[in-house]
Amino acid sequence: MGPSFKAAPEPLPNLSICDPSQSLFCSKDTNFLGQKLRSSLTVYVLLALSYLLILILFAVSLSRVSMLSSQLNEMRNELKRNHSSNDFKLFPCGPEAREWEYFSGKCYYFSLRETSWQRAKVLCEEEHSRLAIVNSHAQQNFIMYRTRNQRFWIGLSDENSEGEWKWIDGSDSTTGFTYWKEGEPNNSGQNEDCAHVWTYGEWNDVHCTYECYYICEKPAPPP
Ligand code: MAN
Ligand code: CA
Repeated sequence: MGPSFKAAPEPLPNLSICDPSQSLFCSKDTNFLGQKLRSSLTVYVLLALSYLLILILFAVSLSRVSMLSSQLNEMRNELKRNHSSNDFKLFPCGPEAREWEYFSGKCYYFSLRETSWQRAKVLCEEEHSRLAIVNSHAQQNFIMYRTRNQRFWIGLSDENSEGEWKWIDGSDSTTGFTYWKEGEPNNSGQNEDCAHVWTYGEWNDVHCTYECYYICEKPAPPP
């Protein structure tokens, strides 16, 4: 028997997918780096996915919020509409003009200050109204009840032509409704050209510089 020849042990197969004989950059270290990179990539992908999910959720909630807020706005407007129509039922002359009182399609203001007829005329005009014209029993009753025997100017005078009583809109009073106190108009002292309501709401002529309360009227605003 010759010297026994022991076959050299087979080299262990290279288990690494990285073959150092094939690549300069292949080593145990780079293999580790590759694995690390792959796991980091997974983390990045997962992160990107979560960002995307967050973005989608954000967009969805944003659209829900804007939908809800527009519904809320609609409800608020509806409430406002209901309120304002209720306000108009309670205050037909307008909720912002509660000192004006409604009667039969018109709004009346009974002043709290006394002044001359001319000044009263201007003050009514400044409020887009005019001194009251009384041409029906119903209107006279309303005014009479409200003035409670106090003197209030109405829009009636004969300052242009003595004895020709005209309403402030130019209409003739002598042919229409009148409510003069008995014995009036008497042009006492030859100087009484302006009319006011007095006790029981009856009319009297006095001098126009006399100072008393006044009544303005204007059409009621559309509901
Ligand atoms: C006062 C004035 C007059 C009125 C008489 C009535 O003098 O108010 O306008 O006619 O009273 O007695
Ligand atoms: Ca008089």
